[in-house]
Amino acid sequence: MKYFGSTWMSSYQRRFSIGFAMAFVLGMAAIQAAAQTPPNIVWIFSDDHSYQTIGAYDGPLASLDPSPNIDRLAREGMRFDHAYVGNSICAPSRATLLTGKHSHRNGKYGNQGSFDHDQQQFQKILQKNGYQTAMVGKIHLSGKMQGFDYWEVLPGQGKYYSPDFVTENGKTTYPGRYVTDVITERTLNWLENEREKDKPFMLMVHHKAPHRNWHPADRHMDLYEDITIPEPANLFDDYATRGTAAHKQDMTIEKTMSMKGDLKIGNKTPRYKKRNDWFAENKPEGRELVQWKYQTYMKDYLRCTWAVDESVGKVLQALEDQGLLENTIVMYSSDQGFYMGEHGWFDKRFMYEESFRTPLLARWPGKIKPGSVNTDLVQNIDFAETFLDLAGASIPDDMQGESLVPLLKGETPNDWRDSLYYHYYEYPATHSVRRHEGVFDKRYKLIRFYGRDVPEGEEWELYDLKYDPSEMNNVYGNPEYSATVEKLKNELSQLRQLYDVEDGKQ
Ligand code: SGN
Ligand code: CA
Repeated sequence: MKYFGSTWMSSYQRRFSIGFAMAFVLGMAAIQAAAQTPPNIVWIFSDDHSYQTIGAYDGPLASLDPSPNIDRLAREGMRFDHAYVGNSICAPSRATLLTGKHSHRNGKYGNQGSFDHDQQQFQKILQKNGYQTAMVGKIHLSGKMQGFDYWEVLPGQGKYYSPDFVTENGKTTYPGRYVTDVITERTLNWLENEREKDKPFMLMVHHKAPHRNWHPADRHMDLYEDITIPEPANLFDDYATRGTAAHKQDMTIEKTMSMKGDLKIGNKTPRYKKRNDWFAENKPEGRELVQWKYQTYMKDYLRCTWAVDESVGKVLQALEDQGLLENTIVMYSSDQGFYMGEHGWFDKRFMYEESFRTPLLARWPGKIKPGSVNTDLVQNIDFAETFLDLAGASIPDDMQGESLVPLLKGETPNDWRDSLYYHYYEYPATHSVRRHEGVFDKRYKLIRFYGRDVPEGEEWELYDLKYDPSEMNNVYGNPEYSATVEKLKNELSQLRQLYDVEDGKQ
């Protein structure tokens, strides 16, 4: 039987059939084109958001249900359980995000000092590959951004209330507004009004929250009010087995966290009245005061992350409303982890797990299996290459990471890395964390503290995370681990070669 042009068809039937066939062919072509169109990338990045306070990570705080929208990314996408940074501090982490290089290769070692914007950055390459690029929020790299068609960023750390934003054309202030809300609003405005609808895009949404000193939006002040947040078992760590760095840091809840700036005692705004009244009446002391500080810190922090979570929900909703949810990969991460009272601390910087590790979640319909969990060692040097790979752009040889795209598709290469390099430089500086570098292979972590204010210029620590996941027991010097120490020292020197770490630099 002939289908087209046969004598038995009426001309109407013929036209209908041809029309149907054409529609079918065009429809298929549209589906194929959609499949081939490089995905949009929405990168949501917060400041100091710990994996411990993301419900999807299922830690001791998950029962508080602190992040329902962020959790959706894990439920419908992939959760990375071994995502780490190379230098656990803000500006260097962001420099690594943009360059795909460790600090010693992109020149940004600490928060102080300038960032060379003229250097290669992934977003410049994305632009050359037909992407529209946008960045809204905190970047913490002074000077004009390059490679973004649109950028609107906080100067320096930015402010929680009445924030200023800097653009190519100068400064705008948002009086009376809450920073997380403004970042969300500007993001949605870009999606709706500034986006070139015929181009794939890279949209970076960078929150200031939950950075110190944890100022929530007024509407969230009563959240968690009547709840007791579970304490970490090592809130009263005495650092018994550790070296100088852990003993001499300045980041404890007990001594460093300030009553006024951090805990808002004496703050006269109505927002903190209930807290101040309670404190004046009860005056906790000693161990009870530390516990009160912990509770208060955690509640303010979680109130800040709640607004970030709301923002993630709004961005997902806007993508859906604009028909973009299918061909967009949405990723969520933070510039590093953060101590939620573990070891008695807040802040970051150390290579111990809570600050070395960072959350990483990704939702990419049709490509990532919903609810999947990846346990490979990944690091923030990988992000730039991942973005380029997603866009189908070629990856420059001097970037130091690996694309995560195969991992997202559940196809980890057999030769995927089995150890990570870490190096923290910012000393002397606030919180007094000595310089250190180290290697981690998923089970063991070897750390070398060195330089100024480290006795004899060098101190080593070793942790066996299989038996000591909270890193309470430094086993460096224990003869049972001497072969491990030797192996890891060798691994460390190989990583130094691989990443071209210059001796004596900085
Ligand atoms: C400020 C904070 C520190 C924090 C650094 C770096 N003090 O100095 O606690 O470690 O920023 O943070 S504050 O009282 O001014 O908040 S980072 O995220 O930018 O690296
Ligand atoms: Ca930070």
